[in-house]
Amino acid sequence: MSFVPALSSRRARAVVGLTGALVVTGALVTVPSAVADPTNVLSVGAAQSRDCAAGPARGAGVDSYTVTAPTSGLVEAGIAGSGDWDLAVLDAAGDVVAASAGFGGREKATGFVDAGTELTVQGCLLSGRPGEVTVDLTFLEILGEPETSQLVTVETPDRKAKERLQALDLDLTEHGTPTSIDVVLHGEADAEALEEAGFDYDVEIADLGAQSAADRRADAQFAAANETTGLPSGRTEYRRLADYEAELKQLVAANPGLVRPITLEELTVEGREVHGIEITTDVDRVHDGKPVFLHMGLHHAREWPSGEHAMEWAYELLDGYGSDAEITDLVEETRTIIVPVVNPDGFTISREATTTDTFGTFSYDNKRKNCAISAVTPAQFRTGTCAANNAGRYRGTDLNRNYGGLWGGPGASTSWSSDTYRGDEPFSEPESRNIQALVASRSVTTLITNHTYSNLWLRPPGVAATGAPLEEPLYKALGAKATAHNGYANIPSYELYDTTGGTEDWAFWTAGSMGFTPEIGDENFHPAFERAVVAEYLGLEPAAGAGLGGNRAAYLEIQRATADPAYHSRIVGTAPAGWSIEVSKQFLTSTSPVVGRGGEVIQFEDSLSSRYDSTGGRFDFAVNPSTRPIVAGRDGREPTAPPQPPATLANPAGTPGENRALSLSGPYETTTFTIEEGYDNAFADLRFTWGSAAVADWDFYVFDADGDVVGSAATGAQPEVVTLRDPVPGDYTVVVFNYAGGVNDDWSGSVSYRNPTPRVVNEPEAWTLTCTDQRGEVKAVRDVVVARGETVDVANVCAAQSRASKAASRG
Ligand code: 0X9
Ligand code: ZN
Repeated sequence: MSFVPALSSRRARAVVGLTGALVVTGALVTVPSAVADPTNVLSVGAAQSRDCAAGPARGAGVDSYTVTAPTSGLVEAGIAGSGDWDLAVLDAAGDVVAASAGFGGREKATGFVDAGTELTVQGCLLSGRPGEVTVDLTFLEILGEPETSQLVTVETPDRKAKERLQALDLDLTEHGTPTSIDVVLHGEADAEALEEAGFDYDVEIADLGAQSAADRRADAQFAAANETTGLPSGRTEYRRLADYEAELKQLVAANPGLVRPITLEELTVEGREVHGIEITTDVDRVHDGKPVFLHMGLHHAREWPSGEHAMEWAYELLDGYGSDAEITDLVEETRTIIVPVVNPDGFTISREATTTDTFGTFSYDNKRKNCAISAVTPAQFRTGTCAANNAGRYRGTDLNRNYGGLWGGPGASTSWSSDTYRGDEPFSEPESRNIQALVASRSVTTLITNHTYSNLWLRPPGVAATGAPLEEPLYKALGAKATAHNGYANIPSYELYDTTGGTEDWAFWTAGSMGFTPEIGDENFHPAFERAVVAEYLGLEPAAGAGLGGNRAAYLEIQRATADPAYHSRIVGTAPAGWSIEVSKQFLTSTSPVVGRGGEVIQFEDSLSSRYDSTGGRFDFAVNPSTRPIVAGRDGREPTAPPQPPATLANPAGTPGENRALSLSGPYETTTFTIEEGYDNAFADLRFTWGSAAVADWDFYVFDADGDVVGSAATGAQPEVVTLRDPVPGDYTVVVFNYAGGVNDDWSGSVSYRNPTPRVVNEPEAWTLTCTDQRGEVKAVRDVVVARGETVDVANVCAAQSRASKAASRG
């Protein structure tokens, strides 16, 4: 009761706040380029390989024209040519204002400029047939009122308070303690929402814009002072989108047979391609049966170090191949797919915004989401581009809330402008569908999805209610191997607070990929490069992994696990050359009970498949377990003793006065209970009721003998219930606050105990194994049940099954 009004008023405020900002500042001004203008056409007579964003270029394969920026704000240049075209918008000094360097001819360069800037639009044809492309050039004026964003630590003494904070739809970070969460406040309205809801907070960074500017100055100094770094690439500063693209291209060109380009299935919301590379020996033999490690960055636009880490891992493998014995073996035995920028639309806005930090209200530096316009977005926020629209950075879906498995539950917002907006439907976004399609088709046995920040190494489940997977001990142990090198906390994601729709939840529970979400660093989303990338990656001061090997050593553990048959399943046998073995399954994946839709569980069609192309003779095909972890069962244990008998909690005489600050310095009363040795109390349930729910609102906080809050109930509804999991024997104190109530509505309470939940092991599921010949004709079909760590020998499966099916057709 006490907190529900805050939720609804905040929701309204989010939208009103956005409208308000623009009533004051006016609308976006579009200055469309004249498409008919002949200067918009770039024409080259020959192709030549080059880095188009390196600066003004001349000669073969290059054409350019100049234009003056008519407004301050966004500049966006796009082409759709055939062959490999790259694009750069340069200022008079030759510096890149916007650039794009994808594998093909579809490019979109986004940047920010000041009015009057002389710009050169430069196109380069790297390969393919000479010819023309038309540049679609757009300028959009952004009129925003600067507002100050700050990073604060909010006091959340317990899980309930964390949930209450989540309900405010503020920009929560993953940085927290058992009693606090760090939150980004984007302007005054956010601060007011926090204060209105009665939260106490300390300011960590008073002006994030100023902090970011200082970090970028430090970055510039670092880059100027250092020609190279100890990073595998030697990189000295954060990459921009075109840097990632150009480097991927260079790695392909420089490593024939070892690196191949991949472009994910779907274009982003803004029409960009999403690129990656695959690394292994004989790389073009895609269906070679090797276990696959998928390493990703930048689901979240502002988390720049996450893409850097993924990219450095590519260099690490390529540097080590042929020079380091272990890496040489691992490159040979595994296939690594690196997708450094899952969300290029969002990333390029965040990354480019820092160069002109004048759009405070829009705070593009801190953009998190993709560029989707939700079906529920009001009309006034639907126009313009992602980098210049009335909702600014609030446009978009949180890609790490959009994965379909368990989608739509707690910790994901239903409000389109929220930073954790879940999207209109499970997998409604092309960027999350891209990763779904990749994982579902490529035997991704291990997975890293990098994020920032908080020095965490997270594994499923993201939401406590899911329960621990059967494989929890193996999963936890693999996490521990990694965190021995980076000093991060090795915990399930839900431990700080619940979230649903995350990448590794779908990838693990559905596809069986053992994935982790590293939350890199401990400072901010993209602090100085030297600390957030160089120190974290290499394990140097001031990183938590200083001297322990750092993230490079942590990733090496995952690469080793990829090669290790203990972490995947194997199907072995023989098959004729040119024939293919495929494992597949179709099923329905369930969301969470969907918040805001009456708790309805949506089921959607989902499928997994993976292929092995035989070169003749024996094969060894690495796949994921045939049983999806979501159906396999749950971890648990048998009770070792009965639970303790229940007891009544004594209510002291009298009634404490109202205390809305829920503060120990205000009025409260206490009651105590003791958990005794000799019982197996996996759960202690405290239950409180009172006379008239319409009048009273009692809140309860449970402290252990050390004075730490271990549980609470403060929803305002009856009964209030606190459940302690595996509570240690000892004395406990319940602090009771009278949030709103009176003498006639005094509370009564009890504590009861439960044994642990035993391990649940369900019936296994099978893969459907299909053998096809060179012409694609199906020669055999059979079921294969295989667990993680197990090898199943299907012998000469194609021949044996064809006999079996002949026999079946005769019978
Ligand atoms: O919120 C997220 O998507 C991730 N954190 S971040 O700060 N990089 O945005 C973490 C997701 C999983 N975390 C929890 N279930 N708490
Ligand atoms: Zn993130």
